[in-house]
Amino acid sequence: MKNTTLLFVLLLGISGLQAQIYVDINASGTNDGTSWNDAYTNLQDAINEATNSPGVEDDIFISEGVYVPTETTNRFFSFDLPSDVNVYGGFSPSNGAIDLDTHDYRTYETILSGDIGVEGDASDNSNRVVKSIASFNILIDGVTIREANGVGGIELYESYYTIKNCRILNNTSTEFGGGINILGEAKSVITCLNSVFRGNTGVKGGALHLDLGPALQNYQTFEGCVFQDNTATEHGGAIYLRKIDSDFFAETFLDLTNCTFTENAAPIADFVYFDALTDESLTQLYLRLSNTIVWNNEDEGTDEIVFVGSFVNEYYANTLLQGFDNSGNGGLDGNDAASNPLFLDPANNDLHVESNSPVIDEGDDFFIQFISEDLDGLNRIIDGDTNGTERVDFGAYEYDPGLGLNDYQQNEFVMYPNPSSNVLNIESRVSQTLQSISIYNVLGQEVKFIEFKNLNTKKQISVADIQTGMYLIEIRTSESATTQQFIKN
Ligand SMILES: [Ca+2]
Ligand SMILES: [Ca+2]
Ligand SMILES: [Ca+2]
Ligand SMILES: [Ca+2]
Repeated sequence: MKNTTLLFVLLLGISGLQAQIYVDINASGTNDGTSWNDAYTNLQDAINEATNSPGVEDDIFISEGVYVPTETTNRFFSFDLPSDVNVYGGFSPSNGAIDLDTHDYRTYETILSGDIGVEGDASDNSNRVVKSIASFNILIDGVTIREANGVGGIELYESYYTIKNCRILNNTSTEFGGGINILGEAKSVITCLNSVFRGNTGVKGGALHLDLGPALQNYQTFEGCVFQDNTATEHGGAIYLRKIDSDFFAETFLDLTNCTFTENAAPIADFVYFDALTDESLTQLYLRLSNTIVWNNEDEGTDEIVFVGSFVNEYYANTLLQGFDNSGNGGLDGNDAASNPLFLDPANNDLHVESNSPVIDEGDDFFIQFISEDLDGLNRIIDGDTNGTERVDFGAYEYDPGLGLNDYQQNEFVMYPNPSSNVLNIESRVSQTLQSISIYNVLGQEVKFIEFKNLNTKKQISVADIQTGMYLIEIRTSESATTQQFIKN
């Protein structure tokens, strides 16, 4: 009894501390994980520390860089995450991106890579990069997971994950799904927000393989995600979901909201393959699409969805699904060529839509549960057709006439993140060298001027020193000058 009390007091004491563990592949201090200076250089050390502190919620902060599960050639090693851990990427201690307010996964990419052994040779890569077994309350935020070969990028057994701001890229599975695998007919739950699945290859599920078991009710949620160029060699170019028979009343929901699916491919079902193993009236499966675009997958609307079993239920609200007419449910007629969402530049992975896209302001804000930003980190609900009413679009990106994505295309500049509190990246898309920029406030006063000495097509500037608010940024090159709106937050 006394020991139990002591343990409780100890745990209370520990959880009262900031359970923050730092990882920086370039750290040179004492490497005990206590600060950026003394950060672990090896992510496994941080995971071990989190594993050895049960009951304490640990935050693991990982600097930009590439982290592999092992320095050996053992393909069975992975980053095995325990319960109660938050893994954050996108930090850069040398650039001042040191906490959750300043981390920026778009600029400072934290990559968990399965490319062990011979670099660039996938045949000797880690079977999976991240794994959890019977683990709960896990968050991965702002991390890229790539180059697994064998099982797939992430493998979960009876685990509860939230994944946000992540990029799941170029993972391969020779048995299941390329990107994320929920395996073992177990009660796993995944909530995945504002993330990208691209270039993954699997057998059943190019991006996702969900093998779910008995659970009274479970929701597998994907909101604000892009699924592009994923391939399955058998079923489900993007998603494969299998639900085993159940002896009791059970409902499984696959909710896809504000997602964009394109260029996914499989011999059977380019978009999603839904398998309710046998007909069991007490087990119901639900596929619910809202504010979502499914367009230009392999067979262009003729091989999108395959259901096996009778007790599957479909709901399509405010959705563009190629080959299906959803105009009666607030959606678009996916048989009509005029419903083409007009992606800006899909060949270069740019799935923003053009200013005359039919998906602008066609969504229903009601369906958004978790996200307040789109995949760019910009406002999720914007009046895109300038009729005075703010309304969400279909797909993972919100069209903003104020920021003029088409202007970006015409002017050939991109600026991100926007809004930003710390740094702003400016990039020329046509290789014009940047000469200078001026930042003007709403009164037209110049608050900042930077002349670039080293002329380059890509620059990062600090905006930490200007007040919050709306600004105009004039970008000058030797050939042109253009003005963009910018919000400092
Ligand atoms: Ca390799
Ligand atoms: Ca196909
Ligand atoms: Ca809108
Ligand atoms: Ca509107």
